[in-house]
Amino acid sequence: MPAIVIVGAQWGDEGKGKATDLLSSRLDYVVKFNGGNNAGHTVVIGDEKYALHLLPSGILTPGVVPVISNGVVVDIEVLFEELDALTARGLDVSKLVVSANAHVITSYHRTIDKVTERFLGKRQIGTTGRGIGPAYADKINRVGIRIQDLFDANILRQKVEGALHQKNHLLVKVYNRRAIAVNEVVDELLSYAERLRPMVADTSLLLHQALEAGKTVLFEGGQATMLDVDHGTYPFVTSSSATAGGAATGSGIGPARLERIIGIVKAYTTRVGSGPFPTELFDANGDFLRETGNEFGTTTGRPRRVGWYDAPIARYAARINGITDFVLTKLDILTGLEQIPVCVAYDVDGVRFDELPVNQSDFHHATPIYETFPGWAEDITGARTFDDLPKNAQDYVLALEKISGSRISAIGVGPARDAIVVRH
Ligand code: 2SA
Ligand code: GDP
Ligand code: MG
Repeated sequence: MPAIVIVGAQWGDEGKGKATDLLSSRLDYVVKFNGGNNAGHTVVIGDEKYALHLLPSGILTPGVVPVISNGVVVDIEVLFEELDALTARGLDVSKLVVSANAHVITSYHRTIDKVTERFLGKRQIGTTGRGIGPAYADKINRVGIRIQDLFDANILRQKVEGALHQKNHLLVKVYNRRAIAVNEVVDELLSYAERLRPMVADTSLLLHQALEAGKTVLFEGGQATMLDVDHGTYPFVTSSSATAGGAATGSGIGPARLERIIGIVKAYTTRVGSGPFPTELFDANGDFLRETGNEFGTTTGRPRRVGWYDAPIARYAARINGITDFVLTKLDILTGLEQIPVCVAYDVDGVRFDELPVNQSDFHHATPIYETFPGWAEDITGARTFDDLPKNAQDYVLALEKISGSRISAIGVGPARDAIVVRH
């Protein structure tokens, strides 16, 4: 199984970090292919808890080569801070490789992210404020700064000048902010060059050679299907390709290499930021799921919106990504609920939709059609085989499997590394 992709099947925070960590002992490379330090992956190893943002979760496993590939946007200051924090905790981070083609998040991207959100007011996206959208916008607009530009001061200066030309006009005239000085940005970026240089490589070539040599490579998706810039709930999305196809473009690996696509799906649903969310709960059940599931942003600490499991979303994710297996996470959080509703379809103005409506305004006012399953009271955190689960929990998993578009090959029953039931 040389190339595996892990993607979020909902709106993120499904437990991708833990799933990556779980597979890590069998991996040679773990590649982050999209997003940046907007991501927050929590991995619990024994008594230690790690919150990773820009670094691939594979960095926690000795022997694994962590790779930041071309599809990522890199805030270099954050990169160094994360590396230093892990080093201080005794981890070896020396194997990290960063693509020469990855784009850089600069101070002006962070500024523009924040002022744009403020300017949007009620229409704001609810971004993480890390400069992600503006950095990808510059990439597409062909005024981005790439990692390789840091190693040629003249080219860097020209590119920063080009990037700031229109932005300063916008900042001063529209947002009433001070102009950003080219020198300040160039000097800051150049100050990172020396430390960064040994980490930088042609990661497409590196991964190609690794796959040719029979190594196992895992592509770890940041964010999730419903936050994908093409396939998510646009414009309430992140600005990168968070679906399986993004693993190919975001790393320079041919799509036919990707053999197994693992979709991570939570036993209920959460979302951070604005945008439609048909099964969202505003009642005591919602508070229960948020508190019990500790549903607060790993990066920003924001309370996450919570709701019941949405099967049309899981089916959509299965289709868009070509999911070969699901890992169902956080089943333990449902323990204690008497009844567990699952959305099986939507009602939109009296019309039943079994699949996601293509029209975004239909999705905005879609009402879930629920099927309700009986809950269980037994603690399931010690379950390690499917038979260890109470009958109602087994039935819930089997029902989800039937309506979600792919098999469920593993079930998370707690945050710890070994709190998992593997079925296939
Ligand atoms: P951005 O900053 O431009 O990517 O924001 C655009 C939308 O994407 C959402 N987004 C996320 N949703 C869930 N989890 C994310 N990572 C962190 C976490 C988030 C946090 O693991 O908890 O700590 O708040 C993540 N990153 C981006 C974001 O909410 C916007 O809706
Ligand atoms: P990611 O962004 O998809 O990696 O997910 P996050 O790390 O943002 O959020 C998932 C949270 O759930 C983390 O705190 C994990 O430690 C935790 N987690 C993962 N799987 C399970 C599980 O099966 N049960 C419980 N209780 N927690 C889990
Ligand atoms: Mg997260």
